[in-house]
Amino acid sequence: MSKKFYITTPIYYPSASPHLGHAYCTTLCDILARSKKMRGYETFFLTGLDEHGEKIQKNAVANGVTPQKFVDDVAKRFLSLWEAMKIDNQGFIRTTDDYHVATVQKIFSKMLEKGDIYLSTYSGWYCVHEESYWTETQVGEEHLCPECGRPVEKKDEEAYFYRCSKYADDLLAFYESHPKFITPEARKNEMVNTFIKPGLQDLCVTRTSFDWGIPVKEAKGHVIYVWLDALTNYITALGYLQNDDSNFKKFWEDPETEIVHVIGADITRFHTIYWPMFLDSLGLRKPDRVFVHGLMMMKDGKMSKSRGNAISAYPLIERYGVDAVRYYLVSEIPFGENGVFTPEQFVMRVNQDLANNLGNLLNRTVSMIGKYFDGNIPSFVSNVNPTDKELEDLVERTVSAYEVHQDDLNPTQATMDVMELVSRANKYIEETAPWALAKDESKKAELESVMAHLAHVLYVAGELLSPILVTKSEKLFAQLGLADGEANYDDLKKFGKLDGHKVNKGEQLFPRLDVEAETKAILEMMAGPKEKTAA
Ligand code: ME8
Repeated sequence: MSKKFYITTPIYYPSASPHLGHAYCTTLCDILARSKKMRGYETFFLTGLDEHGEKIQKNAVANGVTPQKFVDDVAKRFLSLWEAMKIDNQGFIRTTDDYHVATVQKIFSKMLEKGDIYLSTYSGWYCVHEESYWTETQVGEEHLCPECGRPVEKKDEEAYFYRCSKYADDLLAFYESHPKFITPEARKNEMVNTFIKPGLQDLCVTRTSFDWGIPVKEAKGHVIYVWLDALTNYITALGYLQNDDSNFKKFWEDPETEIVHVIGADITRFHTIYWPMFLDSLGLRKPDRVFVHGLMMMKDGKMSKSRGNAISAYPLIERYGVDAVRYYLVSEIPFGENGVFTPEQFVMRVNQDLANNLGNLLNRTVSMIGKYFDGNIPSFVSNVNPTDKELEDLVERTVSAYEVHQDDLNPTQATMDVMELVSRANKYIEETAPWALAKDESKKAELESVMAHLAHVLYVAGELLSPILVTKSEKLFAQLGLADGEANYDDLKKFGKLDGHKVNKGEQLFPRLDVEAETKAILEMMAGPKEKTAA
């Protein structure tokens, strides 16, 4: 039975066009999913949109359209971005989809029947932007939202509540027995100390003050709280409580499936406190990991739709190609940390890693095999040159470490290791000086070995980077004379795989960028048009 992997992004609010921050999270998940798939896992990658709630309704009004029309328009923009980014997702859920709406209503009824949800009155401080109620202490004397700093409003409403108190102890015990459930570790401590230990208040799970949400079947005028609606997407998208629930059985219920939610820090509380409780209530297993990634910032702070300082991925893709953008996103910011987008760093990454390191190794290798062996990759022999064995060991170590890092949700380190291997191979060229070997017929064996080693390193790098370089890895393989689909993850440690292949000199994978001109071009993209939102 093959191993299984289920990975999700947050479902984004379609309140305005997606920016590079959304592309960041979705691309990193795509890379993780593709790398598992490459290693033989059966994979389901889900992303989607969180389309209900007061904020969306207000944005629609500000734009003079119905909420449905508003989200339909924005959804198209998300879908085209995922297409442009070459996102290979198996599911795309919109919370206005009929199956989701019907299932959330069933989930609500189940929780109500079980007594986990009860009717009462809510009186509290509400932040429209965060869609959250806060306590007197949390909003302080100034009555500001502790999350976003905006003014909050006092609200009273008849509402249904979720009995959090019932599950709080179980949750702490679950954290203890599953130390990797929330990572990075600091996030877990924050949840425990700031929210759970001081005492969890029951969560208000319905609203009556607006109607853009899933109606509560049991009570007219109530809509289900956007977070109860949104979090359950992770199971409704798999067919939970629906006629065809084969994906749910395979990717959720099967204990062999690894379930990973990737989220930004701002929504940790919902995913690590409320979501596990909702699952408890439904008698379902919890995810294995909630991984909190960092934010892509701009020099003036967090990139966000409402701040209007967001850069879109499109112009970058148009000018530099999707592979360069995907590579930048995975390599520039260690997954789990915050990072700042700057044009200078973007250009530097592409130049140093892709043009000078990888591209250069490919050019030199293919040219030399062309020149010295008429394009035929010589048969692989070990231990001819002093550092042959070292390079082979590094190939093996890189493949093994790649798996460890990917499994540990550290695609940045996995990528850096591959680049180290490529650098080592460039250095191996300097050490072995093939141009000198070529002048001496008695050194033919050495020259053959150098070329065979270089070709193999390129094969390994091409395959390990293929979840990132989704179009260029094929071009790299073609230059090594591999047919479509001939590259195979299981062969990476099989030295000699390329014996007898004939290289094809192709165009440069990544042309070197002019730093000054391209920095200027990206700055111009960043000054692009801003959108109108109510937030
Ligand atoms: O919170 N850098 O939706 P949202 C990196 N609908 N990632 C960023 C980012 C940035 N500057 N800005 C946003 C919601 N993100 C809810 C989620 S899930 C059941 C419901 C990413 O549109 C990051 O992953 O505000 C963050 O958690 C997510 O987008 C929030 O998107």
